This record gives sequence, structure tokens and C-alpha cells, in this order.
Amino acid sequence: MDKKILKSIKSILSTNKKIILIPHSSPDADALGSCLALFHFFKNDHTVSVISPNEFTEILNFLPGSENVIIYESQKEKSDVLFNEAEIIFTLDFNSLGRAKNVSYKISKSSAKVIMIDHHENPDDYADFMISNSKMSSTSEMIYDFISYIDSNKIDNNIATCLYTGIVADTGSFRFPSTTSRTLLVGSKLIDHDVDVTYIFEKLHNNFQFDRLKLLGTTINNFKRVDGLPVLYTLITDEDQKSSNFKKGDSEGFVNFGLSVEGILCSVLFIEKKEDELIKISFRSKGDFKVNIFASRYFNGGGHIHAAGGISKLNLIDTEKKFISDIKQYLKEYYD
Ligand SMILES: [Mn+2]
Repeated sequence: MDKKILKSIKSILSTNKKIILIPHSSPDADALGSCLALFHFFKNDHTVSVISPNEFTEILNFLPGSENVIIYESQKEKSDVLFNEAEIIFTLDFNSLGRAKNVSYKISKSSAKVIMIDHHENPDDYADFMISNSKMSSTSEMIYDFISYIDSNKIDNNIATCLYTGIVADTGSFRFPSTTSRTLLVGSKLIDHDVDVTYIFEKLHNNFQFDRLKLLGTTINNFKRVDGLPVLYTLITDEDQKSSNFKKGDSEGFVNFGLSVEGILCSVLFIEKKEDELIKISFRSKGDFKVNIFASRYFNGGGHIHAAGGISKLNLIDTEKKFISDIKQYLKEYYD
């Protein structure tokens, strides 16, 4: 991390400040873990709030402090007061204001100093202080460094639990290529604060409702292979969601099953969102297969090299057709 930037931030934080911490919309474990870790870190010396653009999956309710998170969508008035008074805004685990959805306008209009801490590629230049490193496994790993620089003595079990959760979630439990020896070292230091690794694993992974297990069965059953390519894709229809009492986050991780097949380098999940009249798409890949470029070029999306998202305004059948022709085109250009 840039010592000059850290030094300036440290000096700003040397007196009591009004701080808002913001994760990306529909925050995942890394985004919310990062926010809550900083929440615990700041709560005794500053006035600090976490404002999430929208609801987060109830799976993350186990994170210490999650009950303090303000949901902008349903608590606008309370949030507006905090935004009016804020002196510092941290935006965590996202690289472009748009990822904060309806809150992005509040951030850009605010007179507060904006501090970005994030590990996504190609960050937009919206922050007063930008701490961005796409080589990092997770924003949580970066928050560990940030906190260590400001005051490492303050790391306690709450902070360590939030950060460890963010790191294991974003690295697939220390398996994805972004995992470095440093990532493990940070994990090790966090565990020294009595982090309960089995409890976190249980909460993150063994949390299915029976309906969700059945939906996973349907999703796996729907997998198809793109002829002649190392690509699998599957879909979840609106009907599938209704019959399984679908809740936000229920399809989390389903797309990864495509990559469990030998020789497959890319797996894609299409989720029909009839109400919004669009198809949400998740892309996962391995090796040289860059899904972020594919997602941004063909499906209005982006993300990491191996994990990206996108959308389609076509119906499910036409989206499938478009996808097959696009991926053939893309692979021709890149790998022929
Ligand atoms: Mn992340």
C-alpha cells in the first residue's frame, strides 16, 4: 500500500470523525466483512455507520455487527442524515460508483473525503484517496493491511472474524489463483485472534434450505456444453425460482459446479428475472480464460478475470443463442 496515502489518511483519522462505510450493492462476504471490520475498528474513536445500498443475504447475519448495517433502500431518511453529516466515506470492494447503485449519487454529491479500498481491476477515478490493488485476494486482506498500518493493537476477535470470512469467501477457502503466501499469512494472523474457522465454514457453506438443495439439483441437471468448446452453461428459469421459494443469494456458488468437470475452463449461469425483464449472468473460468473481458464486451458487465457478471435484455432462448455465437467468436479471436 502507498505509504504516502496511508499517512495522510492516518492523520485525518487522528481526531474524531463522522464516517460512513459502504459496500457494493448486494454485498457479499468480502464487501460486508470489510465494512464490519472497519466498523469495529473505528467504533470507539469515531462516529461510524455501515450503509449498504440494498439488502444482503441472511447468510451473512452471523458476521459480528451485522445488526448495525443500515439498508439505504429501506432507511433513506436515516441514511440521508448520515450522508449530510459525513466527513469520511469509505467505499469498499468496488471499483466504480455504479456498483453502489442508488447510493452512488449520494457519494458523488457528498462533501466528505472519499476513500476507496478495493481489489477489482481498472478502478474509476472517483475517490480522494484510492487504495486499489487487483493482485490482492480480497478487500478484506487489504483492510487487514490498512488496520495494521493505523493501529494493529486494535485487531480483536470481531475484526478478525469479519476479515477471515471475507478472505475465505473471496479465495474459495485459499484455493483461487489470487491466493498468495501473504494471503495465508494474513489468515494465520487472524486465526491467532481466536477465529473459529469451522464455525465460519459452516455458516458460509452448510446453510442450505431443503428447497435450495432441490434448486441446485435442477441447475446441475440443466447444464449443457457448447459444442466443441471447454464451456458449460446452465439456467434457472423464473418458474424454477417460484417452485423453490427462491430468495436472494440462493443461486450463489451454483455456477462453480460447471468448473468441476474435467477439461472445462468456463462455466456460465443464466438466471431469468422476469420482473426486471432481464437475464442475470454469472461467469466463472480458469487458466487463461478471461471472463471479465467477455462479459464486458458482450453482456454489459465485468468483474475479475475468473469471476464476472453481466446482463441480457433478450429472453432466455435468445440469450442462449447469442451467448453460443458470442463465445465461439470470442474464443476464435483469443485462442486460435
Ligand atoms: Mn472482493
